[in-house]
Amino acid sequence: MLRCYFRRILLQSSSRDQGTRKDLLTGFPSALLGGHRSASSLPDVRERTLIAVKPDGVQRRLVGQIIQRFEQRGFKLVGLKMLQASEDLLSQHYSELRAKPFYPRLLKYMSSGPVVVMVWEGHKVVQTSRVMVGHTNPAEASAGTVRGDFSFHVSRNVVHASDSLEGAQREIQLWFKGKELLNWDSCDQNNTFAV
Ligand code: DAT
Ligand code: MG
Repeated sequence: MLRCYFRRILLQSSSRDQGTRKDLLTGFPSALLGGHRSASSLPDVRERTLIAVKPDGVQRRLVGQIIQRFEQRGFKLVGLKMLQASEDLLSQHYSELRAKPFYPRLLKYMSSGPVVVMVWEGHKVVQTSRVMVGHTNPAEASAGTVRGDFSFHVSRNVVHASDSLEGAQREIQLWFKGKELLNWDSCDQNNTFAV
């Protein structure tokens, strides 16, 4: 009931100007407005992270298995697309690694073929997905992780996962437009968490 009420407000406000929308939402606890506030103020279960299947993962037909792992863990897919990333986009994505010796090779490789980029949502999804993805160097990644199960060399480690809440917010904004992310209620949510 409460959820329907908020959705009605958000739908009504989407056709109005930003100022009016802000007025409508003023006074409501930000915890009830997940998906419409910055990541830092999202309620716990609306935490989001960016996961990308890299060109090696796409070439090796691993997209389905990687999506399945996140689905079966109970996380919710709220954004998904396939694209061939430009070096410009990748240089922003990997800006912290600019000084590393492998950086030029990394950019060349990451732009060499299609990637599948996703946004997943759920309780502690940033931390949990890093565990699911495994150590950066597959030689040190545990069996049962994506990198530990599907790769053996750091230059071809199959998948990307944001490493912090701030990083996730930055990367999601870099790869996705707001309207490409969907807020939807999953019918199993009473069975994946309780508040
Ligand atoms: P992660 O992808 O686990 O967040 P990172 O952000 O340190 O790791 O590095 C980004 C990617 O750069 C990584 O997934 C693979 C590549 N990379 C990292 N270290 C490397 C190295 N020593 N040689 C080649 N590629 C490397
Ligand atoms: Mg990283």
